[in-house]
Amino acid sequence: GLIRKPASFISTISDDRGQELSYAGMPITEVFKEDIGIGGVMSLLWFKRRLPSYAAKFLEMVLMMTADHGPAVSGAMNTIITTRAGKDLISSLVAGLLTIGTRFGGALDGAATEFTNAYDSGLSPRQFVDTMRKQNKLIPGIGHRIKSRNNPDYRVELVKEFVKKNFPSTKLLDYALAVEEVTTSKKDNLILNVDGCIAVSFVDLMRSSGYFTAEETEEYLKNGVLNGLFVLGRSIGLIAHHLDQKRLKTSLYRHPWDDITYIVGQEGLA
Ligand code: Q5B
Repeated sequence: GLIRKPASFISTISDDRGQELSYAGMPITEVFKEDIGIGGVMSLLWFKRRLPSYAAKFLEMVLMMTADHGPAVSGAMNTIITTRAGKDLISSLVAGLLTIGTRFGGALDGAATEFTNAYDSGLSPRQFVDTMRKQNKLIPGIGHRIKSRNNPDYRVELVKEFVKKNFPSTKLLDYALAVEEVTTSKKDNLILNVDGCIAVSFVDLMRSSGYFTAEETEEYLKNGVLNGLFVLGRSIGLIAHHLDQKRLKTSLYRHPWDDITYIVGQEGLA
C-alpha cells in the first residue's frame, strides 16, 4: 500500500485547507457571526481556546493602551529615525521593535516571573525588594522615567480598575501593589509600571479563570507570551510613526554635534 511520508511540520492553530479558513477549529464565518473581536481571535490563536469575554476584553484593552506612548520613547525614536533614513515600513517597524527588551516595554515576562516566584515562595514585599537589591537586580515592572506617585500613569490606573472589577482573583496584583508601596517609599518614580501591572494581572487571569492548568500557565510564561502583548500593541504605534513621518515628508536625521559629549583620546597617535 501507500507509505505516508512523515510530515516535516506540525501545526495546531489554524487550517486553510477546507472550504473556509478556521482558527483553532472555529470557521472564519463563525468568528464574524459571533463577533468575537480581536481579543477572541487572540484567544483562539495564542491559547487555542475561547476565553471568557472579560479575558478577551482585557487582551483588547492591553493592545489599545500599549499602542503608543508618544514619539520620545526608544521604540518610536528608532522607527522615526529609520523612516527618515528613507527606509520602508517593515524596516522602520522592525527597527522600533528591536528596542523592546528588559528596560523598555519588554519587562512583562521578567515581572511575571519575579513577582510570581517571590509570592509563591512566601516572601513579604519588603523581603522581595531586599532580596533583589542584594542580588543587584532591578525589579522588572517597577520604575518609570517620567511617571511617578505624583504623576500617575493613567494606563496603570485603568488596568487596575478593570482587573479589580472583573477578575475572579487579584492576588498577584495586590502583592505587586504592596511591593510598590515599599519601592515608592524609597523613590517616587519606582511605581508599578504599565509592563508590571499588565504582567501580574495576566498571571492572575491565568491562575484564577479556570481556563488554564498550572502547567500551561508556567509554559506560556516561559515562552514569552507576555512580551508578545506589548510587541503586538506597540506595532500599531510604530506603524503610525512611520506613516506620520512619510506624510510629513521629513528628511534624513542627523544628531547635532553639540548634543554629544566627545571624549576622544590621543591613544591612536602614540
Ligand atoms: N531603581 C524604567 O529608571 C527604568 C528600579 C530600581 C529597583 C527597579 C528602571 C528600570 C525595570 C524595567 C522596566 C519598563 C529604566 C518600563 C516601559 C514602557 C513605556 C516607556 C515610556 C512606554 C527607569 C535610579 C534609582 C537607582 C536604581 C533604582 C530603578 N529601577 N530599583 N527596581 N526596577 N525598571 N521597564 O528612572 O540607589 O539611586 O542607585 O529599568 O520595568 O518601558 O513611556 O518611557 O509605554 O513606552 O532611569 O512606558 O526603573 O532610574 O535607572 O537611574 O535608577 O532607582 O537602582 O537606585 P530611571 P535609574 P540608586 S515601562
